[in-house]
Amino acid sequence: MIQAALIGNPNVGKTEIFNRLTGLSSKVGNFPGVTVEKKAGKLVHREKEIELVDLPGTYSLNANAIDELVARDYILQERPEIIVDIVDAANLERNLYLTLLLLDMDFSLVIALNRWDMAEARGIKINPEKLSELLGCPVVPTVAVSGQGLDDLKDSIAKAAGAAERERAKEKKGVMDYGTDLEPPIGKASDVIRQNPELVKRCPERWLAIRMLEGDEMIMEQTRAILSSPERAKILSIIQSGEAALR
Ligand SMILES: Nc1nc2c(ncn2[C@@H]2O[C@H](COP(=O)(O)OP(=O)(O)O)[C@@H](O)[C@H]2O)c(=O)[nH]1
Ligand SMILES: [Mg+2]
Repeated sequence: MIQAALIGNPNVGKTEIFNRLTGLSSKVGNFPGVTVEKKAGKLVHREKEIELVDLPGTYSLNANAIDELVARDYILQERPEIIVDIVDAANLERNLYLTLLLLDMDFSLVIALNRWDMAEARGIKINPEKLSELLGCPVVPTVAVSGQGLDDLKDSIAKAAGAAERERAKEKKGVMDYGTDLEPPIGKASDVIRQNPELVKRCPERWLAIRMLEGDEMIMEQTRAILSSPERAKILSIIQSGEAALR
């Protein structure tokens, strides 16, 4: 499932939008290690299934407060494919600070100009098309409390999800599938290799795992000094189980 996170300054309408996008599907938990509430739910739209997380309100991606730290850690560590940035249209300038920080990271960004009604009431004129052109991502005016614009927002998120799916498929392509006997040991050996930063620096983990399972003596020799003995023992036992699977 494609992962998306809702981010934005405090009080911009994130939770209101989250509830309307996920309906009754949401679950409440905590972010790991802290008592900051984590709400996750599912958005299904135009045959796309998207896992949506409501992040705590944040003005920046500095770690000034626990909420900011949680939001930042989440997007850096979980790397959701899509970030839905909820911007207060009635406070555009202040809100765009976070947006600009997000633009510097390579997420697929979708912007909701929420509280559009408040902006209109205050005579604030924003051209969403122009803003979208300038920022290079979809910009959708919304009024979370009335539901106005939320279908357009869902369309934009579903479209971004489609692009993310194609991206995932592209990454997978070119990887040879060795079948049900060999893929599990390849996966396990890759896991061991991935834990060793020195090895990861030197070569792609899957490639290395396959060489080792093939019994490439030179590779075993060259990695002797880099692998710890428990790591080496683990890999040898995985190789043996791979051989058993082949017999
Ligand atoms: N007028 C107006 N009020 C809104 C809109 N979206 C949210 N609100 C209100 O703004 C307040 C903050 O909303 P909330 O979803 O809790 O914001 P959060 O802190 O970003 O999660 C609530 O009282 C909402 O009812 C909107 O588009 N227009
Ligand atoms: Mg909230």
